[in-house]
Amino acid sequence: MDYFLTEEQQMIVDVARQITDELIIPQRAELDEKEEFPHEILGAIAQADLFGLYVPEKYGGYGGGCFEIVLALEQFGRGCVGVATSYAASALGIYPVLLSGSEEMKDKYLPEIVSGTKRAAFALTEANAGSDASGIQTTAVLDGDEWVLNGTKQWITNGGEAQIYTVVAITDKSKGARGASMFVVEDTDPGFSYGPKEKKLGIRASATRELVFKDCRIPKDRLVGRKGMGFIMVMKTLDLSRPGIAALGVGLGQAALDEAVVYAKQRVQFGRPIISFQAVQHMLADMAIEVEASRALVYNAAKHIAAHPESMSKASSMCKVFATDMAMKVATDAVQVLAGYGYMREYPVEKMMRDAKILQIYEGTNQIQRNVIGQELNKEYTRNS
Ligand code: COS
Repeated sequence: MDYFLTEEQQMIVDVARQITDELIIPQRAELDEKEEFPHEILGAIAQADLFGLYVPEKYGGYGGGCFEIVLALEQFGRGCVGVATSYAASALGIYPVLLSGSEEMKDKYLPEIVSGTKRAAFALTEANAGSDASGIQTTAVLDGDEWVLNGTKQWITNGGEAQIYTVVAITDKSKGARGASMFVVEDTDPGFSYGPKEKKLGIRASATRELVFKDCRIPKDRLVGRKGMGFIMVMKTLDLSRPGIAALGVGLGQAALDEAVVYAKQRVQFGRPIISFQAVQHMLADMAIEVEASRALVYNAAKHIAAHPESMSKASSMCKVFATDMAMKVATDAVQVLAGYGYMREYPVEKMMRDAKILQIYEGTNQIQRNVIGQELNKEYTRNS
């Protein structure tokens, strides 16, 4: 379907598609097998100027927003969600600076992200704070001109591969959600170290590690925005970022559909290609409808968010749920269409099925997204009644 992209938006799609076809797809099986971080591919993405899509021009970026990064992520997700996650996590990690950082902080960090010389990561999750994000226990205490951080963050995407970390820590335990603050920690800061790389079911090209802060001292001015606003920043950051995860779902769903159709056309059983059987046709038709419906919702949600940053939550959570549940279903159906071959590593659909699962979990489980949507509906209908 035609989404009437501008010439510039079409160019983003074309460049991201070329990187996906020429670099990501040929390497994805090996990166997955070896659990290898995609340094070379991220370098190519940087060279193609795609790291600054959402960054204002005055910091060297392209000056786009949520929709532009969604377009790139859909293409990268079509190739490999592991590689795409490594790219997306850098945006997630720098969004707090973009949304709430001082001018000095933006001048320092955004150009490094745009050029691809540095990557970012977002550190919220802890062993006892997953869905319950306000349950974090990492602390930050002001000591003279420095903040001192103590605690451990878990399952941090780009952990060990990023140089800039936005870290949420408690600065006043008595204030609940208003007692958390956001900080920038650099990889070279004293008292900061990593746990070993996690072994995962899918997205194995991406790096996931613990971050350990043991009397980690950082300068006072690394506080992002105001003290006590950390949890609100987390919520806004995730609102802005979740359409990107939805876009990965669209890309993965499209890739799984493509594989299933190509296979069904050439696989002959009972003397004819299996695509001629209605049972298979109906599966493919449903997959195609679901991918296209997801794309339409994700594009619209991303455009809404770019135009109305004051009301991101519902659109963001709706597209995240819909497109990632779709990705899981479509990838599972693609494995079913390829059947025995689909289950083998020789074909890419088993990896797509493994990769799809995380989309329903990270950046807020799809159950949490439904809570957010429900709460937003409650507020809307209270306002309108
Ligand atoms: N934008 C701005 N502010 C928001 C917000 C949003 N989207 N959502 C909540 N807030 C504010 C609330 O208004 C409230 O502010 P006040 O202190 O002024 O009242 C504060 O944040 C706390 O909100 P709430 O009480 O709703 O927080 P809960 O502890 O109930 O948590 C959920 C809400 C479950 C939605 C939140 O914890 C969440 O998103 N969890 C999932 C975390 C996640 O995605 N983890 C993945 C790891 S990152 S890869």
